[in-house]
Amino acid sequence: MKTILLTGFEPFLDYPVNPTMRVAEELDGTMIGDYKICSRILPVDFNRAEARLMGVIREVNPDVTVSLGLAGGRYKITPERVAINVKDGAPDNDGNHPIDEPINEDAPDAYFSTLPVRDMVNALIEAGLPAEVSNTAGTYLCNNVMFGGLHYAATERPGMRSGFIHVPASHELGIRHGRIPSWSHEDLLRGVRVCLETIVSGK
Ligand code: PCA
Repeated sequence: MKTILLTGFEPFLDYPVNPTMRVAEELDGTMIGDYKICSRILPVDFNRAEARLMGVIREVNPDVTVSLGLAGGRYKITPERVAINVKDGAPDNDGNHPIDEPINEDAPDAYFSTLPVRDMVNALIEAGLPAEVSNTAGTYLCNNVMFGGLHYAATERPGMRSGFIHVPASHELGIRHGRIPSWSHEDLLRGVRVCLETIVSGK
């Protein structure tokens, strides 16, 4: 049996819930084709998120790593094409506040996702869900985790595919936040499933 490591993030900044946490937790232990989903929640912390991801990869030994993050304000599900070697942004949950720093001075400037981003978008649209390829995962924790996963794959685990999918807010978050577009939890869950099914279909 093969394994997909699926990660979500804890709440952060002015988002009191993170829909990726619930999606990841609900898919934990389920099967997509021959692949078992193993879910973990990552901290929104520049000093801990990447190390936690590496630790989980070593523990779970996945064939594929798919990380999910909230992109508050986006209208669509957006598989990310590229991660860049930069960390910058608002203070994280532990108060770390890097400005224009490299994630890893010894690593390349950027990595492309090794997930089938275009096929995932096509499959989402086919399933009636708004989607587009995103060309920036930002410079905050989501980019950091995507970059870390791809660098780890490139240097330590050449067989592991890895990448990142940003999702819009859930209605629960939309109600509590007040000023962002939102989707039903059921549609977010369905969208992530469609992405995972596309990945395991070998596209
Ligand atoms: N989204 C943030 C970090 C955690 C999350 O869910 C981001 O886009 O970087």
